[in-house]
Amino acid sequence: MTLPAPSIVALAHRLEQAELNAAPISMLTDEHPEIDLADAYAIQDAIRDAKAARGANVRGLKMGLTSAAKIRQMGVSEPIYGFLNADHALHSGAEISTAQLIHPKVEAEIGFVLKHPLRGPDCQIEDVLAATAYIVAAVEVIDSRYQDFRFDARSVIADNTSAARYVVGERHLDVTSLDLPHLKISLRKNGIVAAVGSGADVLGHPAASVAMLANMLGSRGRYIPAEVLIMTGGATEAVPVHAGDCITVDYDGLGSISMQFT
Ligand code: 0L1
Ligand code: MG
Repeated sequence: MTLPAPSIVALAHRLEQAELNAAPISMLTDEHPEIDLADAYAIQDAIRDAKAARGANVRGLKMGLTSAAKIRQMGVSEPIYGFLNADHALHSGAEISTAQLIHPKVEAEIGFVLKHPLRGPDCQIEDVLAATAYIVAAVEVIDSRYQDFRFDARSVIADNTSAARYVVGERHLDVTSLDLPHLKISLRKNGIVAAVGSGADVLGHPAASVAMLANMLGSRGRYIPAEVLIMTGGATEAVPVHAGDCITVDYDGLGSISMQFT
């Protein structure tokens, strides 16, 4: 860690105000090039604590930068993680106001909910599948608080990995019936296919993303609790959306999710 505690709290406040006012800021490392990964996660934690103090509790966890292309592009050695707030959860068919967002994008994901906690190190795909209560189709709305979606890995970790909203579909309890790596996903914007992907686009297998999260948390003395939603990372590229756009995502064997941006 390089930053003193008051700076961590001040930078968390700056980022959260940017989110709440939908007013972008320049990336934190422009002003504080000394920020390291531990500082970045400490700023993210301070945002989570500030939200919890106002009654906006954590409902889940998310992995970001899980595609090989994004990892290369950002120059990171591993994916990153963040949290999902209960008051940002939406159901299929939701209307999402762009007035509360800066420059939203949508990406299709696969979500897991566990029946018992998972703790790293050495967590593997098989451990995740054995611990899974159900799987859901999910769409993440990401919205960087940084001008022009421009950031480096440390800045985006501090910004809670651009988490903004998430839309969740129906529960699928029969996990073993799903061929998750080969599960195809198609995202349409206003009826036209804008992005396609598959479960394998998430670290080769979306359960590998959950295992990696357990291992990353384990290295910080944390774990994945039971019954929280885990968003495993984009299986499609992130597609920009504007007021008036209708997004529909079809998942082989997991149904569909739609949302209308207003
Ligand atoms: O959920 C994600 O993969 C986003 C990670 C942060 C990078 C971005 O905003 O594109
Ligand atoms: Mg995501």
